[in-house]
Amino acid sequence: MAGIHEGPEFGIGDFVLLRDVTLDGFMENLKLRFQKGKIYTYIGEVVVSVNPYRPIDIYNTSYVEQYRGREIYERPPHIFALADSAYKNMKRNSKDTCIVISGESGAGKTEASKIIMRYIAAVTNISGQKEVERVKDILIKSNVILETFGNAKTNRNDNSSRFGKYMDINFDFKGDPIGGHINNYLLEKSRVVYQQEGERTFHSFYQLLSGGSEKQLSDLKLSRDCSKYYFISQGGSSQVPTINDKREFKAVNDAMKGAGFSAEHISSLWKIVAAVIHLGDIKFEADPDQHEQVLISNQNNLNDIARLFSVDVDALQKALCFRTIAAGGQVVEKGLKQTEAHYARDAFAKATYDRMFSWIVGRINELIDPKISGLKYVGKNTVIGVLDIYGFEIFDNNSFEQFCINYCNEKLQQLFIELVLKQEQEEYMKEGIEWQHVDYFNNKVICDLVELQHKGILAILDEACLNVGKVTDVMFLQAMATKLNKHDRFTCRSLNAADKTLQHDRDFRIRHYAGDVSYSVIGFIDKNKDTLFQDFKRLLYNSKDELIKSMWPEGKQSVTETTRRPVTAGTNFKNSIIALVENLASKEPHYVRCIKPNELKSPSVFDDERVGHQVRYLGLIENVRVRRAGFAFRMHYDRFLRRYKCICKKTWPTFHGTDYDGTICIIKEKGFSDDVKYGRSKIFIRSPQTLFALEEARDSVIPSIVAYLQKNWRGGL
Ligand code: AOV
Ligand code: MG
Repeated sequence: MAGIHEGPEFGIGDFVLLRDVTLDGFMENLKLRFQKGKIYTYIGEVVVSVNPYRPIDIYNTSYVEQYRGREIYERPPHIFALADSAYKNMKRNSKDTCIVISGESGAGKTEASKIIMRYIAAVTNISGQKEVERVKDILIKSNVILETFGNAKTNRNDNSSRFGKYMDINFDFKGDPIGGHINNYLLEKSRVVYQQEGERTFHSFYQLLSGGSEKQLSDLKLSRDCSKYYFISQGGSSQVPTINDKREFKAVNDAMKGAGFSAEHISSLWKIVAAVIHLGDIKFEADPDQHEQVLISNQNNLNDIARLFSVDVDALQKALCFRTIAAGGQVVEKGLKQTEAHYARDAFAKATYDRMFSWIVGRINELIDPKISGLKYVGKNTVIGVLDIYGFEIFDNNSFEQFCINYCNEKLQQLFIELVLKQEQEEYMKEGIEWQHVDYFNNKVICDLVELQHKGILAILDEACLNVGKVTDVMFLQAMATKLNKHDRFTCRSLNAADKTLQHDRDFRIRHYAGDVSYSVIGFIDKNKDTLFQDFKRLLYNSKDELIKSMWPEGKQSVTETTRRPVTAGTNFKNSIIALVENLASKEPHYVRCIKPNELKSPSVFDDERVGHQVRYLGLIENVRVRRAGFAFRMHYDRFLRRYKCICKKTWPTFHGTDYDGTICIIKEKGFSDDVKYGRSKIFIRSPQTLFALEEARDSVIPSIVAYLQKNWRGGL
């Protein structure tokens, strides 16, 4: 069993083998293993991973060789074993699999996803096909590229993913990667214009300033000093000890080039980054002639931005200071007031960065599109999906972004509950297998609180957004207070005046599965509406830079053309997460549950309280209980007989009884009766060892069967 290879001083490698399944017993084992440098432990086939916060030399090629092609129980617990299992299952059963990595911010999800991808790259393409190598290379490089543009230092994690990522890797019938596809989810674009104390905006900005050559920076009209630029210096922490921006700048440029981005495209991307920096320093002043209108006071900046965007400077100025409206067949230019102009500028900067990020994802997808890669589709194609999304987070100030991120984590927890705790138990009931029910907290109520049609928070928010200009954030809060007053997971000041933890009457609180979070409603309506004036779209559509132009296809619309009201940001996110969860549920899932050992990023501290909290909310104890009482494998009788009839004299080569009777024959002859139960339509096998023994028996008779078939075939001629 897992763990015996490591020696008893390292604790137990699979929580299923714990003597007492209690929180204390679980914690003791997890802590012992963490202290001994054993960061991975199983719950059956689920991998629990504790962030070591230090490099550990357990991912080199000698480790790859130890896990390659092995069964999960043969070697000490390792994330390689899970990657191998996902890969093997996909190949064996020709079925799509996925790996869902969850855990709070800083728990190690992104690192885990990269380790998995590197493992898959290491064990595939033995024959060294050039095109497969190219695909693998881009898959690995895409991590570097997306982290530069989509990750940032937060107060929880120095390299925090600020977007969600789901990557499908496509395999051919031989099991070699022939392409892939990335879906990205809601980039936290508000970070472009605002950062909390101690945080940074996306890495790309600092990398450019630290790593760009003198010539490049002078072309972009930038200096190395971040503190000069408003958009990137608000957090007051542009230098991070764990980050080498200069080195990363070189790495990302090499990665883009190596992946197949053209030199012109790379240059345009940095121009956009630079233009966004300059946009932050555009200053508006009241027009002395036109009272309710603004002028731009720093003309130099304006010229630089126009040049970087390859647009006409007057057109840029106009887009920043006016809004064109079509009213009653007439086109009117309306001057913006100071606050409106600031708002429009910020929206423009955010949208520009966001579009650029999506373009980058799209470009990577083009480069790894299995249809256009030179590799031919032969036989059945299968995929492994790897999900690495932003983890649950609580900051001093939590806004719309945290609300979306935490909702997404609720949905993933819900998927885990559905597949691992609920369906598992329901299946035993359905199949008539005797079963002691394991109780668990089902977070569906919280998912419903957010997403329910008409009644959920997102629906109430959308309703508020429909009333143009009339509804304020505070009115939205009041609407929630009225409609959700009976929900025990929701509260706000007007519902509970005595609650002093709610700082002021702009806050509402959700009791999430992973903890209580107070959100400030300020900005919810704007962020949900996500308005960007048409003028900016038209402006960049008219850019002479083909890349920039291509990011704004809707800019070709004329002013008088009416547009449908776009789907709000919240609803859009909800829909994409629901689709994601459906997609994951359709594949065979593998889970990595990441745990953050402490808040200090320390390799030596195991904070019992914080870890205990995570173990509880992730439902890990319940996971152990279900797993322990349950059966590792199950198979329909017909499939079982078809697969294993060859290992039993009574069933091979032909068996005349029912599938059920045949299955019993095989199990009896092999002496596994004590380890199985017979359900209505399926056989349930308790321990994985039994399945391995069956597989081994099958492997060992296959050569003689091939010989038998050949003989009979010849005989038939
Ligand atoms: P996250 O993806 O779960 O957070 P990361 O994967 O970025 O967290 O991990 C945070 C940091 O922990 C990394 O930058 C590493 O320094 C360290 N770390 C994590 N896993 C390992 C490992 N296996 N070996 C060594 N160091 C590790 V967030 O993206 O914030 O939710 O949105
Ligand atoms: Mg991450």
